[in-house]
Amino acid sequence: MRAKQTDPQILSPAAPGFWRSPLRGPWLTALLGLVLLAGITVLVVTGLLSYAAYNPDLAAVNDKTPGKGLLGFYLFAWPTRPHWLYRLTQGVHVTLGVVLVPVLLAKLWSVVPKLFALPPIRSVAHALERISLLLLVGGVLFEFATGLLNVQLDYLFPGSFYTLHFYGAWVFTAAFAAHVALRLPAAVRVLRERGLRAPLREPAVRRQEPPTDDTGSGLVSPRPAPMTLSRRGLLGLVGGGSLLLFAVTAGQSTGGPLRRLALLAPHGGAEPGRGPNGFQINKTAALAGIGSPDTGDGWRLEIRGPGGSVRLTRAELLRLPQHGALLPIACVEGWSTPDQSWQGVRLRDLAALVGARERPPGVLVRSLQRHGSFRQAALRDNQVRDPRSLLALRVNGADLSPDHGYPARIIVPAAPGVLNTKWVASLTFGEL
Ligand code: HEM
Ligand SMILES: Nc1nc2c(c(=O)[nH]1)N[C@H]1C(S)=C(S)[C@@H](COP(=O)(O)O)O[C@H]1N2
Ligand SMILES: [Mo]
Repeated sequence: MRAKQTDPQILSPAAPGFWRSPLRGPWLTALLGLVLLAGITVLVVTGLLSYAAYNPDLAAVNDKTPGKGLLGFYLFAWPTRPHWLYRLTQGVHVTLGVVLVPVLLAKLWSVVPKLFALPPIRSVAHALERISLLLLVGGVLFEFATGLLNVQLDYLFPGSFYTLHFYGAWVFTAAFAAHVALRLPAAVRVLRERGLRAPLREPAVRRQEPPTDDTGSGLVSPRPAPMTLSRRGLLGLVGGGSLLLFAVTAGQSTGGPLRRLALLAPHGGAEPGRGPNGFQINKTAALAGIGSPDTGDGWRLEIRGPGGSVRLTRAELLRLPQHGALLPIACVEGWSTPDQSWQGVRLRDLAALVGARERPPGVLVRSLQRHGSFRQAALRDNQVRDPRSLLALRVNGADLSPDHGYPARIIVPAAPGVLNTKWVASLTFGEL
């Protein structure tokens, strides 16, 4: 007891002897690392696609990321087909992000002795490595924290997580790329040498002396504790955790029988109930401050364009040619609805009413809503031109419900839900 208390080998987390799990070692770290490499690469790509899908370069109203500057170098016109594109990319981003949490925690656990290693800095090269590790570990924790808060807290803090998550993604991605370049060769070598299965089948190490498989990694404990869990058991725990998270998350994007299991899905807004308007509601009319005085008989849609402006009642809109489109709502928070059958007036037909018949331009959409986020959104010309882009008046054969945007809302194929403005007050076609 006495010896233990005075032995720095045991007391300080910086001492190699402090960390005693016999499971740590280069093989485990390499395996978890490769799983994360695949998963995080998909997260980076789908995340950057999500940013492009906002049309952030189009008008100040869409983007809440001030001074993104060079970071927007890759932006492109987000396509309108396939119509489930954003439903897929953002469903993957959020579901995969949630599912990777146990893998990430296990990976961090597997390298924790290295994070505490002393002295913290031995040389300039070592200092650079430590800084890159700080950006890597800090960055990944930051991205997961802001991402999960974004999904769970929804719009409690409009805008803030979104901006932080975007800048954080670039910092993290740079550190991640450097880390992969430095460590991938060693990880591949360990897995090649030892195989994927053999280390799982090895009998539990019961000896209390240091194992012989350390390749100077500093991961293997010099004084391992007796084994309480096999490697197979640990990986089973991690995989089982991921599987469970998948089961309670994926349904918010896939629909079908999994939807009822989607316990982690945001339940904000209201219970959508049954019937034609019985699909997920993001922000209710009451929350948005929209009441019947605004949306009753006095409501007019204001349309402006290069050839002038017109004001139309809902009855007049219903007398224009009506078209249908089967499209989902796919929220940036990852949840989505199956395709709904929308009916209304094509955006390009409305553009034609105000002098933009040939090559209709983009449009700025404003809502009746006076406070909060998503009151307005800019759509690109390719979105206005798509024949399935509608000012929707009805859904699944019934009038829109107040919560889904009555008297009129936007619906655009393949776009993030946030661009589908509800309770539309005006459309301005032209320069954005
Ligand atoms: C290393 C990991 C990650 C990277 C590099 C990454 C990257 C990105 C990027 C670049 C965007 C677009 C910009 C933005 O909307 O802020 C984005 C959006 C988003 N990400 Fe991630 N992400 C990661 C992990 C996660 C995780 C773990 C979750 C949650 C499970 C998550 C949830 C979201 C959400 C909800 C959005 C949409 C935010 C919004 O538009 O309001 N992300 N991500
Ligand atoms: N005016 C207004 N339009 C809005 C929103 C909003 O808060 N206000 N939320 C947007 C978001 S983020 C989504 S995901 C969709 C959700 O549409 P739904 O509630 O009909 O499912 O509406 C979009 N249109
Ligand atoms: Mo959304």
